[in-house]
Amino acid sequence: MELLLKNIGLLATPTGSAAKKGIEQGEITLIENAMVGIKGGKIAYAGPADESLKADETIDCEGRLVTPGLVDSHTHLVFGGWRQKEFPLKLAGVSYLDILKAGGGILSTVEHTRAAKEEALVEKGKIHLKEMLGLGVTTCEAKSGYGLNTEHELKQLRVIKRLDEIQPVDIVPTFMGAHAFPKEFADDREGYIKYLIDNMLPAVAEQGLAEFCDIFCETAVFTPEESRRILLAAAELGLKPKAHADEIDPIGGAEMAAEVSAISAEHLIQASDRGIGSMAKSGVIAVLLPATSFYLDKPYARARDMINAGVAVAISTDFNPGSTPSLNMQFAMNLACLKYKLTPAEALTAATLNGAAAIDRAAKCGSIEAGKQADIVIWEAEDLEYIFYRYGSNLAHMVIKDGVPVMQRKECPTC
Ligand code: IZC
Ligand code: ZN
Repeated sequence: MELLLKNIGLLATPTGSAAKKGIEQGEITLIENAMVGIKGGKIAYAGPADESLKADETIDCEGRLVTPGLVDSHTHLVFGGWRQKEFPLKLAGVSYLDILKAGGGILSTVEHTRAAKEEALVEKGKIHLKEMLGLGVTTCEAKSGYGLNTEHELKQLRVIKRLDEIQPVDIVPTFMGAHAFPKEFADDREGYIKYLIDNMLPAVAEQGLAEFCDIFCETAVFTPEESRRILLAAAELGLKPKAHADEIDPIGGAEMAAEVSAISAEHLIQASDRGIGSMAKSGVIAVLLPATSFYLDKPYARARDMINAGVAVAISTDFNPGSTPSLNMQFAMNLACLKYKLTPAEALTAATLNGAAAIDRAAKCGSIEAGKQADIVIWEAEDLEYIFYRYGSNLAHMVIKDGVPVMQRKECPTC
């Protein structure tokens, strides 16, 4: 073995290679006084302390909590500029969709992203990923959707690919040309949808730059019918469907996601009973984004009803410059317990294995089990409850990615 983590006070991990639903979401493995052995970047042993295990290097965890690396399964990671100029409008009560309708919001980020040089977007993304990694995130998803034409959507996706290559966090790419109607097509919705299907999608698929296709199915953005059409066209080209669904208004987004067999539907603040039922039937994972509810001052999604209905729940940040200018997965995890009333065990599964399943990576990461990537967080904590109960501080003590310690708290006297 190359590396052995010993003296683990508590190893807490979901198990398996598929999303956990219903009561299984809360059934995690807890091992006191554990060890984790790593070989070739993968986990070779995870279980009770075994003094016969030998390794080239050892890390003494000094009784700390160890969990899988966090999986942030929904981010708008690559964007130009920020939107702080709209903050006073938001504080004065102007809604997210009204800011968008007036040409701001997503459209303001589109202007900044189109104007940005590819290399500048890479540099900015790198800074964000470093912060995410330090907070315990070892895999994330990243969406395009701030180009809204072929040239700039491809640019954004190339930036995502490059970022995946040059730093430790694994990034899963999603094409989201259907994020808004660009100003060139403000009066021609059908024209943009045709352009997206006939021009953008084939270019993205041909260049192999995205694994998923996402859409903003929402009032004044894409209707469920338009969403279905675009996602089915994407699926024909090999891009797996995802959907921002029922975030602000209950327009049947969850039902649409189930109909097109989307791997996941996101937000779901206003999802109806029928929508939740059809997601359960089709096995659509609910990616819930509590920090967005917090920032938009909206209700929280009905996570408990979803779990009771047999829908697997994942949680994620939704990091973006408008509705969630925060990349802090630990804060999303706090909110998942405080606002959704998930148990710490359910929330851990939501932030690891179920997040991995929502981006089709559950066979590779999301749990600490032999054969999976050695993506691990050693926490400044003795038990699982602690990391959900504390908030506002970074509680990651050390982050290990593919078997390599990549982040360590500098101020920690024992490091
Ligand atoms: O830039 O506002 N909800 N898309 C849908 C977003 C939030 C990102 C943004
Ligand atoms: Zn989003």
